[in-house]
Amino acid sequence: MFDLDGVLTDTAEYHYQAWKRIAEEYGLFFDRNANEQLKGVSRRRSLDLILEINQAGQRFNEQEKEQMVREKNRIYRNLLKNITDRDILPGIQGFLKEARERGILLAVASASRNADTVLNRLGIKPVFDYIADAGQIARTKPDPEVFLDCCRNLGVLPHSCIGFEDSQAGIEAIRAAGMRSVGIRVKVTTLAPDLPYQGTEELDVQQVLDYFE
Ligand code: G16
Ligand code: MG
Repeated sequence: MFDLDGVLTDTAEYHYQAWKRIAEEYGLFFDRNANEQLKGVSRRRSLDLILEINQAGQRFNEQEKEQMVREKNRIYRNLLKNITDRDILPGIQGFLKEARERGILLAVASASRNADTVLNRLGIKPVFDYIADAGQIARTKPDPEVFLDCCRNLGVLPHSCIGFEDSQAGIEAIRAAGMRSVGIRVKVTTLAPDLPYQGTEELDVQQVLDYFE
């Protein structure tokens, strides 16, 4: 089960550009360092974090916050038009192909409501047996819900699954689901991945299977 942003592709830069435009428009501070905290976090939670950093939670009412989130998504979706299969992270295509040839089920467990659009633009949607719909997931990572949703829909038990994640919240979610975790350049603050890699180009199907055997 694969996280999208940071594992299959890197949309973090586009999320950053979209939030930066919103921050400028509303007179809020936002930089790349702050953007790190938004990785793997839902859209609305991202806004709340930006407001927290600015101690501006009270400055906007609910309607304004919804407007900001809507605007951010419009800008982000416009930027997504730039994405092509060249944006698939190195090694991923070969890794997915080999896993599939070995009969391993593949799923996407992303917090993004735009996951379908991104996967279509990358051209890798057909590779997956199931793509979780973030719009149907009530609790985001570090809650295990999205991973358990994948298990249910694939008809498999969590202990026979491996999750691939780049965020700390994602690694916690995988552990809470009772699955094994592979980390891609995770900035560990609480829980280390079972099997850490420094980049997607290092991924090797046989190595991952041997490790969790
Ligand atoms: C991704 C990004 C997050 C983003 C979230 C929601 O998570 O890492 O920064 O806030 O999706 O995206 P959207 O606004 O498209 O619904 P993931 O789980 O793919 O790493
Ligand atoms: Mg991620």
